[in-house]
Amino acid sequence: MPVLLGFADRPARPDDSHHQDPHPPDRPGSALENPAATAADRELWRSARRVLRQNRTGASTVPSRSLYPHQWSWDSAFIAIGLRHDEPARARMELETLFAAQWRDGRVPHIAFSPRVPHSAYFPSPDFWRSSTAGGPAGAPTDRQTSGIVQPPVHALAAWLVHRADPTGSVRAGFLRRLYPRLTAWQRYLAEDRDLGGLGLAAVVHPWESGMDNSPCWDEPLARITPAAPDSFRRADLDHGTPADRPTDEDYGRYVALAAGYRDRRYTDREPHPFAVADPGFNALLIAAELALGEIAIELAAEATGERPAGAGQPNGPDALAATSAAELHARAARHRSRARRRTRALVQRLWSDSTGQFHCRDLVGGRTLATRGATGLLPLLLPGLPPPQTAALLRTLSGAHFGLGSTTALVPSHDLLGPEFHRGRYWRGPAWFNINWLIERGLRQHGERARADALRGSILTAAGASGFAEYLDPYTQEPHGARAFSWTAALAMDLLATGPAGQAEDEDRAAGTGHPAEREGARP
Ligand code: 9WN
Repeated sequence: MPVLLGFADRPARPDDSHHQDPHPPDRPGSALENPAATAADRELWRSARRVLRQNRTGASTVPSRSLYPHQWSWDSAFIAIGLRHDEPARARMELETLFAAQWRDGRVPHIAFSPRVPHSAYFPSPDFWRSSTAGGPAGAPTDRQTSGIVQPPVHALAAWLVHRADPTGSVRAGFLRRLYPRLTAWQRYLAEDRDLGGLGLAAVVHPWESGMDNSPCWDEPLARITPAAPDSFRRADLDHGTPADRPTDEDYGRYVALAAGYRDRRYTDREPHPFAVADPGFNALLIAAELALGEIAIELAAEATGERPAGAGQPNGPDALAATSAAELHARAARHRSRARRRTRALVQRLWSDSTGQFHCRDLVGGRTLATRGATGLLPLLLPGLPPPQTAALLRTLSGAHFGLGSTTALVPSHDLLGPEFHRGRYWRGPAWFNINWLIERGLRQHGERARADALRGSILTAAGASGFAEYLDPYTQEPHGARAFSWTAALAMDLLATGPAGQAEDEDRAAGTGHPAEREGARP
């Protein structure tokens, strides 16, 4: 049987031959094409694309020129999702550049460092992570510097959506053929090496891996970590961010201690982790990725049988799929779907709470489910195969007193409004974030809640424009916080503008797993 996972010894470099044209022309009419768009929408679109172009550095896009001057993993997935409507070739490049930093064990590091940026611009910098030496046993690249932890796996979904935006260009570029083996290696790493509790769920081993760095969900498991001495590191985030909005020095010391410990264990997942949490949002995205991989496998099977145009050119670089038959790709698609069903069952069995009507994190070191109610526990709404009782309860929770959507808030806050730890301005402890709201909007639409999805879409767009594409907002007043001209805020606004309200262009494509009839059925657990 042909081996599919044998991706080239070393992932491609951003300047490899398939990246021949670093500045491809825009698609004709890359101005907003949605016929329902208003003049204000067009203005917002133009401002958003300006943000993405300003934040572009070579083959990828930084989240923020000031605060985050390198390439971040889940940021790039969200960026590609927006960029696909405007510059699909750049969207493909965004993802491929990130995957060029993939490690041989399959992990995609949460930061791919730019060699042009001085170490003092962001902490922890490459000399802290030491990926090319400490990451040797795990197969870190030696030709570039990365972090050693990960972020939520939004990439397969992003790759699928990017492909759908420009299938001809994508096939011609060999985009999915090249990326699929890397995406499956990434999926394998999380599903197997990170199933630290044997629950059929992936664990995060550092709060930053959840993408929701300072969420109160981490307070209890983080409390057992001894913070690194304050004089052993220098925070760079305080040079740009408002200290009252950023994590405390004590929490930062714990982040540093955890990351340094992982590095000193040479980034192995075979030794016990002092912090290991099964996070529902992370796992929901892992399941969405599995569904997207199913879609991609079916698409590649269609290409293999000639049902899709093979494209004018041949994919550049090693083609790990060359010997893979359409039948084998269909079999792979079926396996992706069945894994998605299995993991959805595990998610419900292990992390669901009937009494709160949402999912909760499970502390795998302490062996306890955490009572804290974070927005992460709402993200499984994204899943087409979520059973009806959980779906109905999540929809109630979303608009209930704890998150207040549609009553006390117009955007979903990152944390329980009634929780003692709630803070309207502090990082991930209450403010509303655009990527979380985009995911919830998608979930609402996925489950047929069109009116609520449309309302949320409207709120996201209004807030994105009014805040100057802020990083996050006070959930009550929508006062902007953090960086401005933040890339994923701009990109996700572009995505919502391009896909339009309910019933418009890509509605059927709003959740990975609904594109192919077989998938629609297969998504049900
Ligand atoms: C650490 C880049 C990243 C986002 C995260 C957000 C923040 C970094 C930080 O910025 O995290 O990864 O320094 O606080 O929490 O979600 O990906 O935008």
